[in-house]
Amino acid sequence: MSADAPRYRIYTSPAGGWGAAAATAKVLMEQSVVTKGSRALLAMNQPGGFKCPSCAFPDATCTKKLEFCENGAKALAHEATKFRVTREFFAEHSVSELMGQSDYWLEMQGRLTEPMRYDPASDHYVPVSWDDAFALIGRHLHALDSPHHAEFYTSGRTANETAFLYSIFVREYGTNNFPDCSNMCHEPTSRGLPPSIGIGKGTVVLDDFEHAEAIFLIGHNAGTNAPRMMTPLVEARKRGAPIVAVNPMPERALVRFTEPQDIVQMATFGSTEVTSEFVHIKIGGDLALIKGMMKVMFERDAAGEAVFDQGFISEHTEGFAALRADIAAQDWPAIVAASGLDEAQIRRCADIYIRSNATIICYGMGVTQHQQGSQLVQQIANLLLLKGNFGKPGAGISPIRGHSNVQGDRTVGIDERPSQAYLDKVREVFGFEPPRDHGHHTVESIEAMLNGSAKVFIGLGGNFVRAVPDTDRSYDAMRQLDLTVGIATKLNRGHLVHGKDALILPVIARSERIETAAGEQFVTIEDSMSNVTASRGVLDPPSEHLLTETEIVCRMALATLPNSKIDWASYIDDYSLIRDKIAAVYPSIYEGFSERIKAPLGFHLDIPPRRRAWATPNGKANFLVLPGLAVNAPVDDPSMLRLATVRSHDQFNTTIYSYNDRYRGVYNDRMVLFMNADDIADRGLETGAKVALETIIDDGVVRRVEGLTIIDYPMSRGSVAGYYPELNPLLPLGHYDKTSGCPAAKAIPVRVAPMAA
Ligand SMILES: Nc1nc2c(c(=O)[nH]1)N[C@H]1C(S)=C(S)[C@@H](COP(=O)(O)OP(=O)(O)OC[C@H]3O[C@@H](n4cnc5c(=O)[nH]c(N)nc54)[C@H](O)[C@@H]3O)O[C@H]1N2
Ligand SMILES: Nc1nc2c(c(=O)[nH]1)N[C@H]1C(S)=C(S)[C@@H](COP(=O)(O)OP(=O)(O)OC[C@H]3O[C@@H](n4cnc5c(=O)[nH]c(N)nc54)[C@H](O)[C@@H]3O)O[C@H]1N2
Ligand SMILES: [Mo]
Repeated sequence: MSADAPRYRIYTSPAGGWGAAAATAKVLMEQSVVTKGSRALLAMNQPGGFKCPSCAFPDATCTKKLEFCENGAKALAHEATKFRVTREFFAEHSVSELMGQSDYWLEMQGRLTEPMRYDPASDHYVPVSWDDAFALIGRHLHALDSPHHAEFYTSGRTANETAFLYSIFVREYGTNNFPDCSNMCHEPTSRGLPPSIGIGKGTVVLDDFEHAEAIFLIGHNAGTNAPRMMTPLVEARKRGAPIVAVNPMPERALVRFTEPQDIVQMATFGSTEVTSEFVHIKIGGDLALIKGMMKVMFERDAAGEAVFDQGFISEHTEGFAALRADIAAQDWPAIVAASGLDEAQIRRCADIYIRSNATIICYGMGVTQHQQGSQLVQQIANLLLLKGNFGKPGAGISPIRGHSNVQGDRTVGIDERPSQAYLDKVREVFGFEPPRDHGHHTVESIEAMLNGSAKVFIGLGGNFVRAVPDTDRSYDAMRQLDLTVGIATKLNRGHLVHGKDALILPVIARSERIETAAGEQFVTIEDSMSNVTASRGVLDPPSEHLLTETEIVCRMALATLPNSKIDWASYIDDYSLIRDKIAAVYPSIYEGFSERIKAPLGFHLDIPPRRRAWATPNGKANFLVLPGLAVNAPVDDPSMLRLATVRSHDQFNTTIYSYNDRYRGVYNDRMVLFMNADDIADRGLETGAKVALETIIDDGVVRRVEGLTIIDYPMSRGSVAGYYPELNPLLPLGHYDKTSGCPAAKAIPVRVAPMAA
């Protein structure tokens, strides 16, 4: 086997541990930032330092130790990299030539250093001055017949201050077209939970993990995507709390984990068994599992056992009788078939849940990215409500958000369906009349590009074309636009799949110092548990030509809205003025923002269910019914497999750090298909075979990905997995949750096909 041939071997070591320590050192070396990177890591997630640019998991409130993980170190090393993309780089490579390079190669070229404009005559990006770049944006936005013909994307790394100003700029311009990464991620939480518990956010704080008597982890891969979460999980396990993991893939870190920050465990090569119960669910089988658990509860209640928190149910909820009727309508054979589990295991899960007086349920993309992801989230809330698991220590619902500030961006106005009360506040505080109609979410924005109504796309961070469904159609959509703008730290595919005019606007990153005429500035971030903290970069920006994201937003506004009522220039220098406006628009949660943010650990935004207060129309928490057991439309094809597109251990969304996925034992390859041995045998295939995958859908579009290598992997039957974004061409644009707009990226109906000759 040659050195770079793909290799698969089962990873038998515990996750974390020395493997993680070695990976941290390696990535700092690869990016040539051992000294600089190590120094920056000491300031990461510490008071006075900056927030990790990777995931949204909160930091421990005691600051006795380092608060970073292997994957946070990768994010930092790639941001602090010594490599640079310069004007000479763009002079050397045409856009067509760059299109032929991999996402990994593009990422490895390093940080962008100056603004660039696409030159169609030469097919190269050429330097442009900042003034000319903003003037171009202003001209294009002015030229549109309607402000609704522009799409304003946000990715969740953007800080509160920038996101807030951006939302005001776009609304003053006249549209609510705010496609954002949350639309592809935890939108089922943001839309599903408000009718249920009155707020579209999680209700637990980190301390609750110390008091939980049971923890359920549904459809989330913590060891890779929120590694700092392993600390509270390992601690809960050590004190004997049962942990139930529900996943079609037996993720390594859910099985055994060595805490890299536990000196004794590291020195003794010890590890902790993380889950006490691994539930090998079928893709999309979670609804049946949850209903099965509720069925056990109703059965035991009927037999006279006190399984429900009756006091809580009668005082705080509505809809109990309807839920009981729905659960009674599900029978065991159907529950077993839909979940792929045996009844005994569902009964064990129910028993763990019933015995626990305080339960936390955490969940991720394995729950949200289904056609009825929002309703599935509501069923999780139902299960918690039955035992009064809100508003008491150690209990609650805990969506594990993705991007470090994706929750914050939504809180401060990145919302395509804003409430009328919020819009009234904007009018009162800023003195203009904001648009009242709903705008586009991500899928709708692509539909608008495809039907020709959208003309301009501005991307505040992120890598839109690579993250969205239906890659080929989405590329076509972007290429029809008059202008595409990528506000970014790194070169990515989104800059190469561009409109007739195109700009790349490079920015100062999270870990870097922001110096303005008013002195050093900091930004703020809201984590997955609603803690708002300050983030102050410590490194020097990689080039003197970069601007802050905030300045870019203000100067877009100045170029676009000459008659604006807002003093945009003032916000470029003094971020406390922005925070004052946030406080004015959101007094109930952000009152006194500028003062409260001075606390070293920041402050917590009010989450009413923690007080057993319910901001729903009826003032109660509501049991909501989703009939049946399926969260995805049935597909009548016996060859069908459900495909989940997942992240490897060495990527951050569309950013590929390497071709390895250590915990799953995959090396030098991302074009793989994880498949159960019996599903492989049934098709007369064998591990190592190269195949194509085809989407099963009858909309007349052929969606195929060639050249996937089959890996015999302990997947649940009928469930296969492969990597995002490589498999996004298989995800149809219309295959999404209609309540939230979230693409069903974990439930693509596919069949295996022979490779094209
Ligand atoms: N290092 C790193 N950290 C990250 C990211 C990253 O790419 N890299 N991305 C960030 C972002 S934006 C997000 S949203 C989060 C994502 O974090 P996760 O939610 O962990 O994301 P995924 O890897 O997409 O998938 C999660 C898990 O869902 C399981 N799954 C698939 N289908 C089903 C199902 O039907 N039921 C159940 N129960 N499970 C299922 C998969 O096997 C996988 O283990 O992580 C954030 N943090
Ligand atoms: N099939 C499938 N598709 C998915 C998913 C899936 O599980 N399966 N997951 C979905 C999810 S959960 C999400 S959140 C989306 C992610 O979608 P996005 O958020 O759009 O994608 P990222 O890959 O996180 O964006 C990476 C780019 O952000 C830029 N960037 C990095 N840091 C900064 C910064 O500080 N400022 C600015 N301005 N730019 C910066 C860099 O240029 C980098 O190339 O993808 C979604 N798509
Ligand atoms: Mo995400």
